[in-house]
Amino acid sequence: MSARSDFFISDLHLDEAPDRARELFFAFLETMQPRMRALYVLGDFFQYWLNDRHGHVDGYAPIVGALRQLARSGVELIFVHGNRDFMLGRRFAREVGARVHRDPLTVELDGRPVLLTHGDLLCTRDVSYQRLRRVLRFPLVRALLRGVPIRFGRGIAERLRALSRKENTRKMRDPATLATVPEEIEKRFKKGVDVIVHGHVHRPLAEQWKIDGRDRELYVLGTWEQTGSYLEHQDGHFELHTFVPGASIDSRRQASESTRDLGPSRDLGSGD
Ligand SMILES: [Mn+2]
Repeated sequence: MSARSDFFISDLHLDEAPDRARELFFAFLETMQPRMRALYVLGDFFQYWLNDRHGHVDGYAPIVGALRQLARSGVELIFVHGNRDFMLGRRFAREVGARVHRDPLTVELDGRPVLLTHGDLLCTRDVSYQRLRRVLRFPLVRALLRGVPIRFGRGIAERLRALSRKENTRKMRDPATLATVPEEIEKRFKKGVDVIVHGHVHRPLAEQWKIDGRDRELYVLGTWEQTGSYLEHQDGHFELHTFVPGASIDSRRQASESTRDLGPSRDLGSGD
């Protein structure tokens, strides 16, 4: 293997119970680790994360262990908060050997400014969600959540999930609330970033934009259900792929072509 790549993933929604997404993620690490320089996780890696004690429950421990091993092998590990795991904190970062950032994060890759964000901040038509988002991130609320023992926390998480299911039903009736707002994306490009990568809306997309006479790139990461979704970066070049365990490089490329054929639609659909 020659040069190493940066990888971007989001929305794995890994749960305490082993499932297909976890299986996919472990296979992904095994396949990609040899040529991985950095792994950027853009939110909702975990289905829910109440506080950093959560990393010690039996169900999550193997995942945290795999992350720690990845970091120890020399891969740079960077997390950006999603709407489900915004309580990932310093203890998790220390225990894993990762960096954890609040959403959004701007990095420079091969001299190009790249905005990394979960994506919920771009769905500004969903006014009630944006309000809830602000409340959940108040320092006092965060401090309270940090103190909750996991066994009580599960009840809280279940209630939040039920609430979110109800919310999603409401949003099905009004899909605009679940889509990113093009003006929000444009605004961020205009601030000087060349590339935006986000997840949350669960529909992979690679799109060229031209803003202020400059070529920009937008990448939307997909969710991990039957297959995985990732973006790979090397030498200033990005490519969006579908991850299929055991597939040859060629068939993986094939998969990415079909992903890209989703086309230039800006209606980014639903997700969470
Ligand atoms: Mn999300």
